[in-house]
Amino acid sequence: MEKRWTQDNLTSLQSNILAEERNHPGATGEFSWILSAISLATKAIGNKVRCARIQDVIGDVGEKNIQGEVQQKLDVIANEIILRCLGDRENIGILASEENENPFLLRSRAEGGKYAVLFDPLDGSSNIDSSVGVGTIFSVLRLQDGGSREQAMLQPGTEQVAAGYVLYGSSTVLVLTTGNGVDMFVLDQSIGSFVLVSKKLTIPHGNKTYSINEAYTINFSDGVQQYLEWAHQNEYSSRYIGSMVADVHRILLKGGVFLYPPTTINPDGKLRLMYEANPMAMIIEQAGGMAVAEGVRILEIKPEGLHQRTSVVLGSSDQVEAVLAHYS
Ligand code: FDP
Repeated sequence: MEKRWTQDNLTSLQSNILAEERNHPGATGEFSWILSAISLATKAIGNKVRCARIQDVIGDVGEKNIQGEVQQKLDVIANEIILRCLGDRENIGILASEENENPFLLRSRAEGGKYAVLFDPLDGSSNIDSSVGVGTIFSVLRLQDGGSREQAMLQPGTEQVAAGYVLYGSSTVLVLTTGNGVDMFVLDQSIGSFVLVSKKLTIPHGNKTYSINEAYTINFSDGVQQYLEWAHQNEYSSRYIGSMVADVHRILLKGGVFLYPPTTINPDGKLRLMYEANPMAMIIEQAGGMAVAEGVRILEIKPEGLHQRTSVVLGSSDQVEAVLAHYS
């Protein structure tokens, strides 16, 4: 090969997906069309996040979402951006947001609506005011024939065809799985593209770090309390950002375990199965880790409602097993 004059990373999200599709003879390219909309939306959201206090995007809007949580302006802005960017992609039949009670039914299967995209537009939004990392989480399902369209979405996480998140942190990072390992991209602001920085990420083992809101300890089950006591006696360290995307991203890269167990206020757990737990569980499993809820594999939970909550224990398999060893 001739001498190269540039060392720039030029493998974009788009070119990586197209290359992967070439390995699947039946691929139609439709899927890359969805991911390009997600890429566009998250660049626009990231731009708004980075304009906090410069533009009027901070503070709450004085209304509660379907989860009963006070909506932040950036929650509403991020939701709107995703709905606008994904809404006109012809192969998306349904868009479902953690922020909206009902999903948006865009196209029937007969009209070409093959996929449902579920998303948490801005996770960790209670951290926005203090410039702590927040993120967007997404999950893609193939819509099944028959039944109501909402019913068609109530599939276990094992059926996800893709899942990912974008972390708006010190850099903007996109982590994606299409069921064939986990790839990581970083937004190169200078060219406006997510470029591939790691392929087939594997979650490290042996990191004695847990991530949990320990202030709720007296509300946790005996098993979780015993685990925490055991961890205190065994030289564990604690890291809790309070933004699931940021906490999970750290664990994906460095290992450890993230827990959000049932509490008195949230007896079923706080996190949403379809919008948060399932996509994160798919990523963690694809990277060689484990994701469970009260001893059950999260991806096998049969959802009963779109906004269903679940408890979560996920991370390196050795660290998840150390937690499970304390459940009776
Ligand atoms: P937030 O309420 O700030 O949006 O599910 C939302 C979430 O953040 C997660 O990102 C985070 O892990 C968790 O809730 C934090 O909950 P606690 O404040 O109860 O620890």
